[in-house]
Amino acid sequence: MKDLIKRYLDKDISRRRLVAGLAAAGVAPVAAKAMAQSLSGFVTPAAAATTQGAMREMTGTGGALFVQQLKAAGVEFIFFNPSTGDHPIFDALVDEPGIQLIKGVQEGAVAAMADGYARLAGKPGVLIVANVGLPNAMTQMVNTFKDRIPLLCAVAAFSQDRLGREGPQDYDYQEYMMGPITKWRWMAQTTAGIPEATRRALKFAATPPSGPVFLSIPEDRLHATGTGTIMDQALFDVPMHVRPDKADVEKAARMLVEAKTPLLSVGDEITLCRGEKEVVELAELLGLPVCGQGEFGVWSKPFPTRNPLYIGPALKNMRFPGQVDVNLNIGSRYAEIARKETKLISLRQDATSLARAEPVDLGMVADVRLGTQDLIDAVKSLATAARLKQIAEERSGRVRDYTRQQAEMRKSIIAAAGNGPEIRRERLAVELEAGLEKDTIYVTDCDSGRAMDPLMSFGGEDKAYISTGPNILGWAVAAAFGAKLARPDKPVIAILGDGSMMFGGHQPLWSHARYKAPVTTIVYNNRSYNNERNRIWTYGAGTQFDVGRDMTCYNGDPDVDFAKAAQGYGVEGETVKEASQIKEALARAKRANVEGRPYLLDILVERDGIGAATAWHPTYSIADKRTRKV
Ligand SMILES: Cc1ncc(C[n+]2csc(CCOP(=O)(O)OP(=O)(O)O)c2C)c(N)n1
Ligand SMILES: [Mg+2]
Repeated sequence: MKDLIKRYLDKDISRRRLVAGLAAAGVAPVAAKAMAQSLSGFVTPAAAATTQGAMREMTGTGGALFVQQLKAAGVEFIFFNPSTGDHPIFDALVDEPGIQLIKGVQEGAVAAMADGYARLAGKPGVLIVANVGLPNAMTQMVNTFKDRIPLLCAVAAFSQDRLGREGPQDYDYQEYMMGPITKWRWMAQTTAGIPEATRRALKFAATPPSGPVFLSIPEDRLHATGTGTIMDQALFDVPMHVRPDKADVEKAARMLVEAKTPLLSVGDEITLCRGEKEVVELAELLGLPVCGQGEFGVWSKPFPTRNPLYIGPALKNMRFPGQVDVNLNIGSRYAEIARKETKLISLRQDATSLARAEPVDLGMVADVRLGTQDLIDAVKSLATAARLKQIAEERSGRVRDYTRQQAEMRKSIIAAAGNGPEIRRERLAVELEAGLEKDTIYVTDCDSGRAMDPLMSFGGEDKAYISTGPNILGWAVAAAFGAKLARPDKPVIAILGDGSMMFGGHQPLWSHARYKAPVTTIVYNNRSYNNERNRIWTYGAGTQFDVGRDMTCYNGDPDVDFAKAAQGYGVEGETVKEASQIKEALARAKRANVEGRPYLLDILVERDGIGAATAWHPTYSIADKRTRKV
């Protein structure tokens, strides 16, 4: 079959003979025609140059075969940290100007840079790390896996003849170790087969629901020379432009039109399917209150937070709109919550996750953008425009009243925070709203990175919000680098707590400096795991609370100077100690970015919440324990 396609691309045979040949090889006639159709673009005279690259034999090292297949997949960047064994890949890159290497100095940073890139680029990030460094990458790849971000992680494994002998750096079954956090994992079996294994890996990564994949290539297969076939990755695309069942869509539309107190929940699959505009259109068409995108497990904000229909995060007991009779969930894993007297409709991209934990009355699997479009059409066909307008106005009137009250409340919260010298989250939120450009890509880690969220505006024409669902810290500074790489013409900031900064914020600064990434990193520095302590003391309210002792969360001893640390990595930085300094500091950061330089602001914010005043922490001095002063 491969030969047949090659001959067609080389114009040796006609399209009719290709279809006949495919049918003879057992391909169903409809599929054969579709294949011929998808290949036809490569044999038109205008695409003659592409024909060369669509499918070609190549002889080279395993490393060169790997690189050329990546190139045929449109890979522009490889994020890496090297090992001795993977040098054939980097040897091959010496003469390959089409792919830019991006070095990270710790594998967690490498993975999070590739992840941030993939979230913005909408195509797989590719990373290569040492097999011994793989566990470092795994931490961040849990974010990637849970959030369904396409990624290819490759390592050079031990040579075949050394595998499994418990060599000093060998551990058996790396692929198995990656099992629970990847969609697919594989060891390349031959040198000639490396391109095919790479294509398959990228196909699995990119096919919705997307996710990370793992490919190990034994050193000997990377070094050896083989002849393989490089193919355009587009020939393996599975677009998944899936539309929901028509009858289900009509049923859902009717339920939504007839509902008394409907609610629309939104989630990250809208971002993945680029369906933001359609979801706003549906909400406005039906006057639906919209909730979601603030709670645990969420990494983006697809619905504009300042749209008057947006009522905020989903809460257990929603004061507004009260008892919901029909809940439409578009694209959220966490909004599938069974409630008495609520009919739950869930439109989801990921069939494995739909109705996984909670019962769903009407489930629909689709590309959620296309599914929303179908819902819009179905709603419009159910009632006249005038009738729909009437329904929407009646519903949205109540929602608007509620969100107006919320806006007033936000204003009073800000006003009550006052204009004192200490830096409160409310004040920082105001300064960021005023100081950041409207189209900023706002990259955050929990908890402190999100502290200002409720007071700020995201989505639609406003700032784009990118975070992680599972909140594995140490992601944001690296991910912001990846975001800037994907969108060099957008302002990008990383915003995260002191705790998160120390989990993984320093190493990516090295890459910010080396690759001149004009990104501003903002450390919300309360010198503690402040929200952890608040949670422990509030929900736990156990012995630590009783005796007023914070056994685990105080970070202020030693009190890290993040600005100085940044300078050590070649990134300009400054410490902001008073609220009145924030505006100027943001302006300096912006100027540095405009001039092409990364910048860091270490903002000393107040610790808030219960137990915030205490700096008590368990101390211990090894120096004092010595009997010999060495
Ligand atoms: C890699 C990782 N380790 C541990 C945790 C558990 N954890 C959740 S929040 C938090 C503290 C974060 O501190 P900081 O970034 O300073 O934010 P703050 O709590 O002060 O708002 C920790 C340790 C985590 N989420 N990720
Ligand atoms: Mg903190």
